[in-house]
Amino acid sequence: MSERIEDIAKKMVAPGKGILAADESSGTITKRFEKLGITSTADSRRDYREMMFRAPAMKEHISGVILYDETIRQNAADGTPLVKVIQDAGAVPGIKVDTGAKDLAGFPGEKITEGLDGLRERFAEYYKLGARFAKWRAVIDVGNGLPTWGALKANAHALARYARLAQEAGIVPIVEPEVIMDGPNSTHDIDRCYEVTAWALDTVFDELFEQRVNLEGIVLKPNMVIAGQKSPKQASAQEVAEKTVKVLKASVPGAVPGIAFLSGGQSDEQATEHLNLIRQLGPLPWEVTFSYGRALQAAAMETWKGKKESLGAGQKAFAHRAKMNGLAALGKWTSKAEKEAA
Ligand code: 5MM
Repeated sequence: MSERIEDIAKKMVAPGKGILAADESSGTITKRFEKLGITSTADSRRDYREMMFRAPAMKEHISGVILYDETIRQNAADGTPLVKVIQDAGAVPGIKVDTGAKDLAGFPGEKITEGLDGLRERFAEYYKLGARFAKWRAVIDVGNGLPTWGALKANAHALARYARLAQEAGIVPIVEPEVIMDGPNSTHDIDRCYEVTAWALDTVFDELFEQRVNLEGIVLKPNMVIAGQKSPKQASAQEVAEKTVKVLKASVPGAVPGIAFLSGGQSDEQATEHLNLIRQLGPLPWEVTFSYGRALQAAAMETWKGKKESLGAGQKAFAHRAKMNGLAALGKWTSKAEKEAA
């Protein structure tokens, strides 16, 4: 019997565990590899991801893995499908289904996420391949009169259409409206981020309602409320946590089972500390955890650097970050734990 989406969503936000966002498109991972002098081929991308999926830390701290189309079809070096490696580690395999953020016609400087055409058929195939959740990311830039209502509404509508199609296929949609902190403008302060995040979340939940999305069968993946990277006015970690919780409490219905944050360009330790402080502001109406890409993988990739002999060290670096974030998701991270385990 197929699992209910409500139960899959709960599993994705199980206490002390979080989601590994390993869904970089080939272009993005190639850029990251090249910075470290790693040659990007289908095999090297597979080896890198297999290193993480086989790390013992997966069982303890990772509830789900977001894959890219290439990866969900790949086998490990010994021929085992990567999807099975993930399932054997007790995690849920997921798939990024958007086809990227493109320039929105008529809205200079703003993007629209594409990928709705043929999505029902793609979901049917991804389900057969083992995916039980999906991800779609909308990109919302701040600054110089941005975002506009037209762009915000178009992105929220697309997110809702995607989410409803996912649920129809028995797949939990991760709904990711990202107010970016590292865009071309990014000089905004934390209060402007708060305003835009509130506006974006309210618009997204209106659209989810209109498209008849079952809120108990989604996971929300929002940004934290944080100043832009180029802002001269950076907020304290406590302020980030407080404003993040405030906006989420005001805009996210309690029916949503869980919130899994993106890291968005924060340093590894910042992303962990912020999550920890957010958790400590409980009790909260939903589970909160991480769905980090960069902040969970950066150290592992840098340690591995494409070398076979560094696989074990890469897994250790990944285990460390996964453990620190697992502790943060319980509100039990300390900078002492960070140093001791390093
Ligand atoms: C892993 O990166 C994802 C984007 O990949 P492409 O730009 O190649 O499509 C991204 O959506 C990611 O899943 C989320 O933004 C979270 O990652 P961060 O690094 O912000 O935690």
